[in-house]
Amino acid sequence: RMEVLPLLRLLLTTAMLGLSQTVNPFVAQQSPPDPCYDESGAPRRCIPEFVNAAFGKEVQASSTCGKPPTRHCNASDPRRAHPPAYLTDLNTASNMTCWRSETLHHSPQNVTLTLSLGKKFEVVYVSLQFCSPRPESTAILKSMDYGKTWMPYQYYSSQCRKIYGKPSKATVTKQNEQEALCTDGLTDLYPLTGGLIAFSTLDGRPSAQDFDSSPVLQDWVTATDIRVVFSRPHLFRDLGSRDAAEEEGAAGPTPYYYAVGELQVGGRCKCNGHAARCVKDKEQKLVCDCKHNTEGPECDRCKPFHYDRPWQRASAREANECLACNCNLHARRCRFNMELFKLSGRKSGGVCLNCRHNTAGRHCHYCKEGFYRDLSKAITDRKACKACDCHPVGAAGKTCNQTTGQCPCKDGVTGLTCNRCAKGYQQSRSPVAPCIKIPAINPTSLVTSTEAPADCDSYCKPAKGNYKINMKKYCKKDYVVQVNILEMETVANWAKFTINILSVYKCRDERVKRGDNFLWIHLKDLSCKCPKIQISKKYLVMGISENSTDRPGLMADKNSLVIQWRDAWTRRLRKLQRREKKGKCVKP
Ligand SMILES: [Ca+2]
Repeated sequence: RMEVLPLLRLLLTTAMLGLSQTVNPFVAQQSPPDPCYDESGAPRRCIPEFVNAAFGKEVQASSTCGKPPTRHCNASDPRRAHPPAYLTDLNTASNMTCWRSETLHHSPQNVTLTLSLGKKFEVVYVSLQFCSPRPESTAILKSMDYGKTWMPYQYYSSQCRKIYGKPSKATVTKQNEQEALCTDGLTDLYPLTGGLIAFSTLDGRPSAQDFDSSPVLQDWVTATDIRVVFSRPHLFRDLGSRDAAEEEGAAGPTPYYYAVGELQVGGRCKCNGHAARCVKDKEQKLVCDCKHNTEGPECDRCKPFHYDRPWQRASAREANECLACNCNLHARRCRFNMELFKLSGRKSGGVCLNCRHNTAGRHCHYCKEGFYRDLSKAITDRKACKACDCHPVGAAGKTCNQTTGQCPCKDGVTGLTCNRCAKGYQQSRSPVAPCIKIPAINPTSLVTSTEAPADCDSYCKPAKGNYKINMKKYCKKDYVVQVNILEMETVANWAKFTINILSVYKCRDERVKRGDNFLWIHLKDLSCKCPKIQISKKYLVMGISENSTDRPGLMADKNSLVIQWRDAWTRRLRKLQRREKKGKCVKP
């Protein structure tokens, strides 16, 4: 039991040294390196120094002697007063100043000492040094909410079960680390003066070795107020005959009092690893000097705009500093979104609010509707987003592509702002269709102008002049039709002509019937003018069938016969048709 004393002396010394340092005004002026950051400026855990949190603080005592004055105590005479202030004053070894209760005549009669620490502390020990004999039963309580609610911290009694309903020998397991224990140690009557009660909050609690990762114990050591309740005194007349005293109970009034020379609460200002010291704020309230983008009396939340990940206590390994939202300098506020945080692999959950400078998005990282990205400027630039400049007539809307700035153009209109007609279109007076198709285009010249192969001469011989239509040619082909060319469009490398089949003179394929159909010619063939075709003209087309699902209709190539129609051919073609039906095409 006495081994505790040297330890406490050491702690006391530490506490005093620490305390004198915060009082010294010159230390602060020197601005020493910030312990919350390492040499490279990276955040690291920092904790306020270990202090006697009770030192100099006011203690409320439920009973104090000297009012009215007695032989030993006079509240109005400083030399003979024993006020509660003596519990937390600076003691010297030669002169121990003691608080003293009134002289009490009944037992049990609770006497309480209540100490408000002014903020949350992480308490390592609570100790009392007595000027009277130690009480027979004492309870230490703590509050975490500035005295609204209290919970037991530790009991001392020679009769734990009877006085506090607790076993006197109990061990703490991982399951009940927040449970107050009762011990019959430190309850002895002797020494009659100078006796000690010292409660170490973490002593014997399994997770104490791993305090960093034990929220239960972090909670257990946290206190804003400490209360000591002296429940029962030793009765001098019972010395050596305790059992008899129990039987008699409180029948015999034996005057007694409690006197304590020092109440200590050893611990650290609770700042969750985000402050190296506690300071007084404007209202003289003790608060943490928060770093790592945290704030609050215990650095228990993230500063505004630092909500990219949830607040966390710092550990020895990780500073867990609060991170600023990434808003590309376009927002001043943001909020945290847990879903996004989880989706990002627990990296980033900040969502910017009220993106300015015409930006939008979670990080204000793209341009809002009606604006597009000026790629010559960084996204963080105030002018990164330019207003869409869509032509009032040519564009189908005012909203351009947010990345490219391309406005939605009406049919036949082109350009970033839809300010000109597309190729093959010409300006009209209609605001509904400002550009209309140029009629009667010569597809051959169109194709030639866009694609001009140099090797046409070796590729094919353009059809020139008249063609003789004989039986031999007629028999070789799969189909022979008279068509009217209506219009043309290009599909990939093909010219797709819409045609009207006027007459069918031969067909091996049932698809070839009179009426609208398509005629496909490869652009390469067309550009070499084999065959040569013009819109709105009639042709005789003799070709080979090719089944293609991509290109339904007829197909003609450089080997097909495509000849401008002459009415004189009708009779001859009918003749060939009749001969074919008689089997003249089949060679024996
Ligand atoms: Ca004292």
